[in-house]
Amino acid sequence: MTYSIPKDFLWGGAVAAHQLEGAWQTDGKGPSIADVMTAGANGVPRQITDGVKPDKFYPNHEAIDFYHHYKDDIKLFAEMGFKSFRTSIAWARIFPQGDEEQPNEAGLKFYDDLFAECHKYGIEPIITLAHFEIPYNLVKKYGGWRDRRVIDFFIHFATTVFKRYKEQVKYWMTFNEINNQTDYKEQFLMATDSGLVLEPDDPESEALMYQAAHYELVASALAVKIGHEINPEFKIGCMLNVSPLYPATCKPEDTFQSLKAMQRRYWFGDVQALGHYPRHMEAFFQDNGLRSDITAEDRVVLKEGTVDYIGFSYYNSTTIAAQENNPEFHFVGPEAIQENPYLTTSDWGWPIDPLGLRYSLNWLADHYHKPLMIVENGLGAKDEVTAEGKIHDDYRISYLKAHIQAMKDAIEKDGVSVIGYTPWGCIDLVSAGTGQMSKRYGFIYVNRDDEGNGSNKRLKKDSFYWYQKVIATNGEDL
Ligand code: P53
Repeated sequence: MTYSIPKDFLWGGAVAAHQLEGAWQTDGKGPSIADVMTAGANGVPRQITDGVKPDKFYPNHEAIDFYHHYKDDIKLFAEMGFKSFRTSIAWARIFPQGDEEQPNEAGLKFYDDLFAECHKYGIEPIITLAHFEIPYNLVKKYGGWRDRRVIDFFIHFATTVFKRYKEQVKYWMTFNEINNQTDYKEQFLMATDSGLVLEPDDPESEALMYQAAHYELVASALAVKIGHEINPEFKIGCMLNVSPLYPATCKPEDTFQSLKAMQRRYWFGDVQALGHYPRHMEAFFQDNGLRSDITAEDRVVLKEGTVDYIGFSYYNSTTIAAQENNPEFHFVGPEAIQENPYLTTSDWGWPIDPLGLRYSLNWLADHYHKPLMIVENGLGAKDEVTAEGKIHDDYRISYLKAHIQAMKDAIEKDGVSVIGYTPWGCIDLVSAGTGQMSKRYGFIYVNRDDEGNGSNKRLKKDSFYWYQKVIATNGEDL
């Protein structure tokens, strides 16, 4: 056992189909929930419209047109030395309506070609099955994941792609940031995670969230089981959004609130990694009359389908305080969030906390005793292109440098097992939260603005050369 970054470490980058592919109706693709989301702005939420409206702008429809640029883009990833590339399969390319029997061959073919292109350069694809892109028909016809039948549709999709890409893809994840919906009053998070389109004050939203999440967890566990039958070499992970919740002060109530909030936000990981609901959740359901449809068969499936590794995103920590009107320390939303005076923030108000990544790695290792993969991390920032076509993104380099150092500390000093690091939006793409292009994460700049204008030309930022060096030295030279 060595306490250093492994030789075969999966350095790479991460994206999601709906945020970069574009070509939303090409080769038979059906619309997904992402295709009915308008562009928001910093602090302005995206709207979810009832179908596609002709007078609205939907940034994901064209995105950065990766669908037609993927060969050149993967060549650039290879030039940076990527060992891995995390993307998702757009469910609605394979099953345009979500509930049909026969898959769309043209959609399957696109991913054959994409994965072949990765392997040409020795890049290992890491594939998310559901990344905020449930077919829109499943939202309209079944109400999204509130309906148990969606498990079958998802499993049909998962089985189809597991079989098709059995030889091309080894690393999979089931549901992206499955725990975002903890914030059940946030329309966007409910829609993206579960295809639940609700009014913010819907009195049923909490119950619906627990029901939808349960069906997703069952679907996730079934997918793990089936995937391992199709290819025992598959490594199938979960994917959690990890933002450790710090207490605002050492007041016992704040500290206890932060602990309860951690339980409420991360129990999804317990189910996926350990195979059962933690007792605190069972007690919470009972205490609050939340009676989901959870069968004895479901519980067996959950036990049999535990994940091989823990994939997670880390952008920031969150600091919260106890609320006087909440004596039982139930889940608290944005109202409980406090400014952390020890941290600076990004232009979008996200705290910057590299030590929080080391904290998260330790916490996950302690809870789940499974290998960890950091499948998203990064800084969304505005970039300027100089007259010479350069992008001097030293702010991004310093964010990533500090976070990679924190990961190294966790590996070397804390003995945490980490198998990969795929920073988010390795090429600029459409922001999930805001729909903006100007919230950029990439090593590669894409000429496109928030209104959808631009040449789509790609440019290498300073961080491109920096990350190339990081990978070449296996993280030695930051
Ligand atoms: P954007 C909310 C909170 C944390 C991460 O986010 C989130 C979200 C949803 O916006 O999403 C993840 O683009 C997600 C990616 C997303 C990325 O973080 O809002 O897995 O799809 O783009 C960054 O800046």
